[in-house]
Amino acid sequence: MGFPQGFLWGGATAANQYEGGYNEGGRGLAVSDLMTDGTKDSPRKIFYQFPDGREGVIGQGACIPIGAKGILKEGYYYPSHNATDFYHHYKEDIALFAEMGFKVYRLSISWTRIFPNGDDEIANEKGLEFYDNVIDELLKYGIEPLVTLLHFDMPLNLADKYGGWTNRKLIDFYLRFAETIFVRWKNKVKYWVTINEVNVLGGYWTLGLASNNIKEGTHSNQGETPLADAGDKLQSIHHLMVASALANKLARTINPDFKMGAMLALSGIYPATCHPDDVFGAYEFRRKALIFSDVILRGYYPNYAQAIFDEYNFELKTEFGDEEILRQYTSDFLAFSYYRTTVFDRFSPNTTTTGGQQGSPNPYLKATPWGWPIDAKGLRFVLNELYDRYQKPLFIVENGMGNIDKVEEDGSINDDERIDYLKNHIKEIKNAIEIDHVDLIGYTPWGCIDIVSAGTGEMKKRYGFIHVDLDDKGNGSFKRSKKKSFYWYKNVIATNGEQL
Ligand code: P53
Repeated sequence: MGFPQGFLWGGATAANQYEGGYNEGGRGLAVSDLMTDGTKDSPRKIFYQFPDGREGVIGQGACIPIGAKGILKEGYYYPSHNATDFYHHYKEDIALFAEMGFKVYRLSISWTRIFPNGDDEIANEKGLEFYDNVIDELLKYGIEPLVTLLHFDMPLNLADKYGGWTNRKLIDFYLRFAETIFVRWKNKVKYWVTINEVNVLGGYWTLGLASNNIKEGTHSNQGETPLADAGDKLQSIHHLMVASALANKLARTINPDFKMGAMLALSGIYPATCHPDDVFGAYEFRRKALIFSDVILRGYYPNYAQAIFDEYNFELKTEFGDEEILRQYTSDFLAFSYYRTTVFDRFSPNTTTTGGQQGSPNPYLKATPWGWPIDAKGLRFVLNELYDRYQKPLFIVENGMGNIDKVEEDGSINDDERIDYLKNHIKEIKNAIEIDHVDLIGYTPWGCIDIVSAGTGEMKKRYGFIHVDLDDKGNGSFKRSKKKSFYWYKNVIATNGEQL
């Protein structure tokens, strides 16, 4: 049987890590443009300033203090500004994707390229034209665009002027953005993802949050203190989920054939032992992610939501109509990222994160140089878990191995470890389709061309089939070259997953 005919093989990227051209074509700043480089041991930072000139710094998952604004600081390196320069290389890059035989390419739209301040009345035509060109270039090769509206792209002005997603006004700004691009590409794009990884959003970076009442959040692992306020985060995500449902509503009036996706980070979670507190702890922990897909796909807050709210002493503020909106405009499919599995240990419960960024080590698995356990079977487990729960089509829109690549003297890159990782994961996907009969639309490995790491801001953490000559401090020629995995993946696609 194997992979179904028409299975969407491809690759995925996000604007803030790939595009660059941060101040070109009338683009405005996003909070991600304020994030410095970093490493696994020294986290990325964001500088902020109060009106009286006092400055401070936070880590990635944290909030800035109320009254401060994010700033760009002289003397620091900001990897998103050029990233790997898709802005100037899109034709060359898309030609390479086409050469590999991509059927689909997942990209995200930089919100501030279209609405530079987020609250503008009129869209920036130049920004739209850039994506017109990108989409036309994809269609020229028969590559289906899969478009993420919001991938860690928080317009700086919306963060500083409105307090980010805690403010309901953002729903309207987001819908203006959504409507503009739905209408513009209604005959060109069919697959959409409204918001990337709803469950890992937090702090100033992705939600634009400021706080003076700082408590430990559920996703602040990569940041320094002050940590994101869990209540603000849950309230913000409520607004995002209402925005996502309203975007679904809008989408269906613009083109009823649109396929609208929810998207979560769903790397799997295992209990450390068969001790009931580990088993139930892991189960409860998993629901801190699934709560969001439950709302977006089933249309209502599940019974256990109250237990999560109580844990954080949080009371959800809703408006009349929210309940109906969530219920009526659920998403058509569930897109998710899968990189690894994580271990939940009852003795150190707070080291786990719902997206699977860290957690206790797993003695049965090897890990990447960044300590992410490699677990192909875990992907089959998650595919089953999600399909059992929702009975809606799934789409793996991120997967892959962040690794250090060695460029040989003759220029070749023999990324056998990456090939092994992908091969083993695709085998398990095949099992999930063939044996378990999971309905899977497609597979887009992450960073199909090398891009900046979201977690660390490094270039040396690479995922691509295509190498880009650039280092952690932005030195390099941006030259593209094919890795060994490029030829391998090309053959996987050509044989529809039969030859791995
Ligand atoms: P990097 C952490 C955990 C799970 C998913 O991550 C995550 C993150 C962010 O660090 O995000 C997704 O680049 C995300 C991508 C990101 C990718 O995972 O830290 O959607 O933007 O690049 C991989 O290796």
